Amino acid sequence: MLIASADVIVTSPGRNFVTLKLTTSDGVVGWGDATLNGRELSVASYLRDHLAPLLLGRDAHRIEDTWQYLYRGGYWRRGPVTMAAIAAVDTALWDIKAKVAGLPLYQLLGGASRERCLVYGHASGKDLPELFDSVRAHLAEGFRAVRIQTGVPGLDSVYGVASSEAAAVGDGTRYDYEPARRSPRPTEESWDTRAYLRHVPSVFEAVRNEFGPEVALLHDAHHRLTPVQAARLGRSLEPYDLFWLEDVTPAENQEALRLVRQHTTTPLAIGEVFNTVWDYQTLIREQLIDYVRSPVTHAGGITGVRRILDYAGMYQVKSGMHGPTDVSPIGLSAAVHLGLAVHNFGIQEYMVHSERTGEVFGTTLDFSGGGLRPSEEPGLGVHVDEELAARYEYEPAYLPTNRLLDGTLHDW
Ligand code: CS2
Ligand code: MG
Repeated sequence: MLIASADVIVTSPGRNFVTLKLTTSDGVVGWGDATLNGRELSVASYLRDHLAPLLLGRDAHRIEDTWQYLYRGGYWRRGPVTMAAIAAVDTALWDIKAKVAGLPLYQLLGGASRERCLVYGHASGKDLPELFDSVRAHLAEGFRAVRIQTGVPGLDSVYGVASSEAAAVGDGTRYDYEPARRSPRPTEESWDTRAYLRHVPSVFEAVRNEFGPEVALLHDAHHRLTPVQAARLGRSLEPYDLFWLEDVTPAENQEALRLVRQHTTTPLAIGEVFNTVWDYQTLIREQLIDYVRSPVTHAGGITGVRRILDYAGMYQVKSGMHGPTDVSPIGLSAAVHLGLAVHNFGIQEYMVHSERTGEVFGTTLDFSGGGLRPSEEPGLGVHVDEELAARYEYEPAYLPTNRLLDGTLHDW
């Protein structure tokens, strides 16, 4: 069974997505997600101009050899663009193999290790009343874990909080929060770490008082703190028993987490911007984190992320795969199939795509009991409306940049 065609689809139903469609000589189609928020065209070109010609005529069943061929054969290794492109090829080949086997993908990965994958949603609000409404809406929808993000007094807009009611969806308690705004240049936000550190503990105290001790609460510091500030935040949140505190400090310097770990028992999640196991080597080996965040879409596909999770499992580190709306429903479905099968599953991010996105990318995931489960349909269980996809042209969109109040550029 050979790869007969490799088509790259860039579509923008509400936000930009990059999708790879592989079709075999027998007519079997496999889908892969290669969406890299704000750099979509780089991955589309990597796939279309450099990988697609190499795939034609290859045996579609040789997934591992193709992964190694694209990883080692490209000479230039690692990085978000390369590993997103390889991820799309890998995911599409696994989709094909499972379809040919007549099995849902998770069955080829060892079968189910649990009934469903616990998920967390994005509760947010510029103030406590708005945040509480959002938490209530998520709990009413059946979420048992929610991420808590709010505004910070004195700052106009903050990561993770829909900046305007225009982003409100449905009854206004859910926001289609898309950080990559459509514009030829990134928007700019401002940041005040001291105001943030003063404010966040009071938010979690209020949420715990309002919603009790049971609901799993998560928070994303989004790479903005120094190690000692991260240590202070982790310690200040210990009374509120977080499920995890995410991206507390930029972790290219993996050793920075040693200082944080010494000062707090708040569980730590890192790695949505990491794309190979090498990015985690110290973090995992020294147990400096509790969850790895790389999604199938950004870390070399099923093959790449399963390798990371196997290494993490040796050190009791679990999965916490990134699942924002800028990972497509194809990437989410692949993550849920992998998450159902691996032993060291932790939690799956489930930001919930917009209806428009769902019209282009149909999935067969079931959300109930606070978790997601794939269907028994062979393969990934995803369906792409190519005709509808073609109607949504790419629009330039960039993630914001961020500056401290004195104008210094800071992590967004
Ligand atoms: C965030 C992401 O979901 C998360 O944890 O860090 O929403 C992130 O901001 C976006 O994926 C960036 O494109
Ligand atoms: Mg994050």
